[in-house]
Amino acid sequence: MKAAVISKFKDKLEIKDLPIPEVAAKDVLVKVHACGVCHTDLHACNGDWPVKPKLPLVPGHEGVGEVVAIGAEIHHLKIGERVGIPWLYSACGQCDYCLEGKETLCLEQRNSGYSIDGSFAEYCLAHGEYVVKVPDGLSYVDAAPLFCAGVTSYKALKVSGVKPGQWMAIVGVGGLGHLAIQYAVAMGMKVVAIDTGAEKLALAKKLGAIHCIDFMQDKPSERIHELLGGVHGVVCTAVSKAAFEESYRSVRRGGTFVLVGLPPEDMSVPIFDTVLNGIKLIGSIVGTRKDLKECLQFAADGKVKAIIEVKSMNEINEVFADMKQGEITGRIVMSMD
Ligand code: 8ID
Ligand code: ZN
Repeated sequence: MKAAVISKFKDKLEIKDLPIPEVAAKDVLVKVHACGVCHTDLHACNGDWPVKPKLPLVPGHEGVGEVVAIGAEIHHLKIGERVGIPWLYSACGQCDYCLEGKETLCLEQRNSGYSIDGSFAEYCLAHGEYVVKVPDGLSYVDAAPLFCAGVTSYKALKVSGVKPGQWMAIVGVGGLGHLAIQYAVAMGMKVVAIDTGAEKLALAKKLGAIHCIDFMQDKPSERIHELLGGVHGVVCTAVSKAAFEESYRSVRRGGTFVLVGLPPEDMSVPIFDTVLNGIKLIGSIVGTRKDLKECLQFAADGKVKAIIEVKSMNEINEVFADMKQGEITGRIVMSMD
């Protein structure tokens, strides 16, 4: 099978011919039809984070396709069923986190396209208990970005506790951010969006943001305090320490800052202001199978739709180069068909 492989951090990916993986008892084999390209894939290929991925690696954790083989212990799926393979490849199912329905915090978790080969390939192995079905009526290409960008955005908004009618700032209108705007609007929040460039800000407006701020022209936190007296919540998806610092300063008293983006640098948090202003800081990592099911339903109901450009696997190095420059509007989805 054809797959995009990274062998050394910061090198280019190579398209290789790999053997189709063997199915063990709890696995399913998925013939991948589409896979979104997440900024996390670029972090993985650069070795940006303290926990490193396996090498060589087939990245990709927004793969969707059809089940073509099923392990002996998986009984709830059929051949031909349409499923997606999320970042959470598997968890132990037995620890306190798993038992509380917080499987994305499981210490035994494995991650598709990071600790296990992912979906930048014609076929991908998945754990039968952790794939999630794609609702009828949602195409493979439209469904793919929801398996990470969609569910991560949706979950971050859920944990923010921001209520309908309150202000939510979405910082970074990239793959995650352009979906976060749509989920926030669908959840009844009023949105202010922050990124740079006419194209991304026009998209944010079209997707329902009431105010759009160009961070190269204005200081977002000052503008947000002028306009709104601060926001009730902010979800920062930007890959930049400066964006996190600005996000922190944008929150009104008693508000919530949800940290989602994963720039390699750290930020420092002022203790005095956090205490006196009663600020809540929440880290949010992808979403559970239940979150995924909910987030896919928004799309199946026509309330959310990723803005997508379709490319082929052969173009992955150019896609990464554009992503590094912040030149992608919406999400790139690789079609394997
Ligand atoms: O579970 C999680 N927490 C999770 C899941 C998926 C992805 C976290 N992530 C992380 C990725 O690893 C990455 O670090 O979220 C980050 C964003 O992923 P993405 O949406 O896939 O990246 P993108 O499409 O490149 O969008 C990033 C946007 O940030 C903007 C860029 O212009 C781009 O549109 N941005 C930057 I860079 N600096 C900014 C700033 N100072 C900014 N926007 C506003 N202010
Ligand atoms: Zn991702």
